[in-house]
Amino acid sequence: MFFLLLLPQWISTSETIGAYTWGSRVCVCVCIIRIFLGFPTLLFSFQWDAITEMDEHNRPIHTYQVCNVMEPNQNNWLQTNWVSRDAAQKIYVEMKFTLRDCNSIPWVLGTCKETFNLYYVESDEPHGVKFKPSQYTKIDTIAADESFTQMDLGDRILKLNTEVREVGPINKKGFYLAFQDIGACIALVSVRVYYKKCPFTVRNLAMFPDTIPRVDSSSLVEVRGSCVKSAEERDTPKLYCGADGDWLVPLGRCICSVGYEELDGSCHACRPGFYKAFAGNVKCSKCPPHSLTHIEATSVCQCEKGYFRAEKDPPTMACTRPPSAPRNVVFNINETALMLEWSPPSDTGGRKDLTYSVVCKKCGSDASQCEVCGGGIRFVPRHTGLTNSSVTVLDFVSHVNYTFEIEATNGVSELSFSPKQFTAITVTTDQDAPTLIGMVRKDWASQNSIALSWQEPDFPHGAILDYEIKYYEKQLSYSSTRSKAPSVIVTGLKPATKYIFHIRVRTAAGYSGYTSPSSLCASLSASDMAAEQGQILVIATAAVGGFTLLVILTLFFLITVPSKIKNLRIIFKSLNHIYRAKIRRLKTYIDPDTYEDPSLAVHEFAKEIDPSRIRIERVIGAGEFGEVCSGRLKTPGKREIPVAIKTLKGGYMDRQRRDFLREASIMGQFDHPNIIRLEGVVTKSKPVMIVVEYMENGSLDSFLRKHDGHFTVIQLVGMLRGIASGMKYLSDMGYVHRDLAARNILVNSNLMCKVSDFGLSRVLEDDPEAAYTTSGGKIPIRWTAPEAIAYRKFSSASDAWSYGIVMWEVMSYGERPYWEMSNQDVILSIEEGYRLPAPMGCPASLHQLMLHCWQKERNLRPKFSDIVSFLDKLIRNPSTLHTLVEDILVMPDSPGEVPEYPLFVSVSDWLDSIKMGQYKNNFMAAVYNLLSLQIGVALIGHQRRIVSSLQTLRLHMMHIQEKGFHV
Ligand code: ACK
Repeated sequence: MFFLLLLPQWISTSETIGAYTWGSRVCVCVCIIRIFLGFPTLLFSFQWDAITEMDEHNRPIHTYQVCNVMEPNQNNWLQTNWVSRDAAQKIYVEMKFTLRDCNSIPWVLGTCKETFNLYYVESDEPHGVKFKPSQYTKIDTIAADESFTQMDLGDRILKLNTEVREVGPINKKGFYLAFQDIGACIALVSVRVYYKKCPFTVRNLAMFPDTIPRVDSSSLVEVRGSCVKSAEERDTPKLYCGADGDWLVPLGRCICSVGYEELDGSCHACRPGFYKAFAGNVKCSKCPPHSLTHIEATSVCQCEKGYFRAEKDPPTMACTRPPSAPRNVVFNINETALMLEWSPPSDTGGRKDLTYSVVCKKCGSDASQCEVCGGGIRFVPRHTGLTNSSVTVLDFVSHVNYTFEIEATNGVSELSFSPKQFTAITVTTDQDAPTLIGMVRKDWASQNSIALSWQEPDFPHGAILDYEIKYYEKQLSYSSTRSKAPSVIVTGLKPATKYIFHIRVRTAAGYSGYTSPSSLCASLSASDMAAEQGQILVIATAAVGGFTLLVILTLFFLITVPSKIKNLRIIFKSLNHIYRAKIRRLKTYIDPDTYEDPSLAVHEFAKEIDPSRIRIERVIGAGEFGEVCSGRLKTPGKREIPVAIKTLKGGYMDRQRRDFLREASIMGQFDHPNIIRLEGVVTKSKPVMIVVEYMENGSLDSFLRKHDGHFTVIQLVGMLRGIASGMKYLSDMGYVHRDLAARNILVNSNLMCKVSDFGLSRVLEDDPEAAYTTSGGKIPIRWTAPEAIAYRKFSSASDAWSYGIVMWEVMSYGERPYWEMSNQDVILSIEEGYRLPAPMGCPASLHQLMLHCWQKERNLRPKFSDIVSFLDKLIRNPSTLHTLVEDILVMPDSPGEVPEYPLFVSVSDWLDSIKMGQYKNNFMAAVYNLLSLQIGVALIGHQRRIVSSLQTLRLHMMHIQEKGFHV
């Protein structure tokens, strides 16, 4: 029989073995080796015909066809040439073929088949023309999803099937593939053989080489990165290579060395005029003021001429210069002391470390004949290193001309060779300073000002130049003003605030001393005074009135109390009732440890069951304290119900019994459909038992692993909603679970999820996931919020973090959070901002909720009530679950960041959000075509496979875009 096959997708035989790269959201690179049938190197073909057709564009297409459906016992083989394994451990074989529907060949009686077999054999080298089917291992029987009929042929409809199979590990250097036909009508159009790898990448300035993933799809390869040129390691840079060729979990980093800055993933030298003094991923900075550099990669800029950097100045500081000379030097002299005062220099040189030094010289009539004063004279506090702009000179000699040179210095004065800048003042010691002024008087005051006057000094010893008035509220800072007359009006004062005033007089001989402090107050205005007096009157009247009322009331009660006391009791009683009703509605959890005798707590919250009512049927698991069994509980007048029975094994200590029963004391306080229900306890006989409702599907993690891909997203969201509702109830009760994880959720036959495993710290002691932390306690690191790991800050917000992890476990069908990364790496990566990526097929809205739960700042995490209402909205509006993370993921700018994507409710929203709204119509048409292909694909597992192929399509598009084609 001869079939004319229309195969427009035939791949040209002129292609040889080649490779190309695909990008992806996490930079997946998939290296593909292609081999094609129809090569002259094909070694063995028995009964398969190499047929070359022309497609509708008149291009040759090559196929291998076989169709011996009329004769029974067919065994037709087609073998590829030897394919080098290259670096691959696991290979993927993608076959495209068409297959004829047996029912559409009416005259064939029972011999026609609709499958063929795929085989392989490993070998270190090609073994010539020999072909022994017995050496081959079967990979799989390949069936067509779609077969064509005679009618399709007539209509020239192509029904091309694509199937992919994995083979591995491959240990030898290469392999052959073989296709066995046992009586089908097939045309093999193309075969692609490829393997996956995590490609060379640069993350956090560290380079990671091409890495081949492990054959075992659940384990990751840890790869250490090496820093790019001009960078140095900060924390050991690491990445994990996942099974699909994805790089995951960037840890550690390199940083650009001094003189280099980061740009597009590498370190570039700072341009002339810029510098970087410290290693780190900061940009080069412009040279600080008064510094420059003419070369690249500068770590410290050089100071301009005349400017300097002191030894301890950081390279980021501007270059500075010595200060100018102090200004306005004045003196004030009496018989024993000479006080010098000055103003700071106009130019401090750009520094704050200003000090002053004073040099004393005695000069004759000729100013050039000066000599240093010598040891007799004293300076208080000292003559160098003065931080205040004044000094007192003692022990000077009368009738001498002293010249004082006052110099300002700063941290770079020593480095400058330019001559010192100073201001000199000459003082003749026979000139007397004025004496103190007379008494200070307050003439008047308003709300913000005060008028003062005083007597002139008795002995001014010369003409009075002016008066200085210094005043302050607190001694830390003061204001001053001057007046030529012996009076002043000081304005700008705070009302009703005390100020201290000092006044001194100045003559040509200097200042007098200050007057002793006068404490004065700017007074209130007349209207304020009146208002204040009014207030006082009101208060006084109220006090008198209130006191009178109190006396009258007391007398009234003393007389009438016996008759009223009954009514008062009634009022108190009803108040108490209302209060208690309110309390009951806001039921809170009571920690059993607050009971002095914990066995009292058990009986307060749990019913004692007579063991004769319990029938144990079988052991279903092992708990920390003993076996967990399933069985039946009979309650008089009610139907027998299935129960799970936790037992306390014999030979226990008192503490173990207490810990065992603590769980019952806690569980017994709860009453919610999503919290495991306590039926009762057996404590009065042995074995001690806790009896709880039976959950047919056991714990959630193993249940999901057993049923990977079996549920719809809505079913998964329903489970999550149940858990959130249970947790909302617990948090409303004030109970913090601390060990919320899929292993501690139980599932019943209706897929209802219930929170279990209570018992505070004991839970953590029992949990095999719990590890000791540096702060001492045992904590299930992967499920626990950072603040709870770091300083045991457990709260409903830390439970919300754990809830996010449970969401991830559910959406990934029981995958281990953070795979097999070490606990230490998990802590580190969380600290660095890494968050678990969305599991395959996870709606974007759910991953966003997870990220929300994993916010570092615990107050920003959602409350369980928010989570429940969010999930309710999703359930009510399932179209919001159609947008998958892989459809919309935007690569973060810098590695390690959580990828960002907006929350979309529809494809058209999505297109709008990326400003591509004009393609809505084309896109909807394409989606319609795609969906029509998916009719009947109900299983999540199959959907996930389709989604991943859609992702591949997206990667192809990215590849096309990279190559510069326009979409
Ligand atoms: O994953 P599983 O089947 O579910 O194995 C464990 C085992 O007992 C030890 O804890 C199962 N288990 C615990 N409580 C219940 C329950 N109330 N109903 C059914 N199975 C339970 C759990």
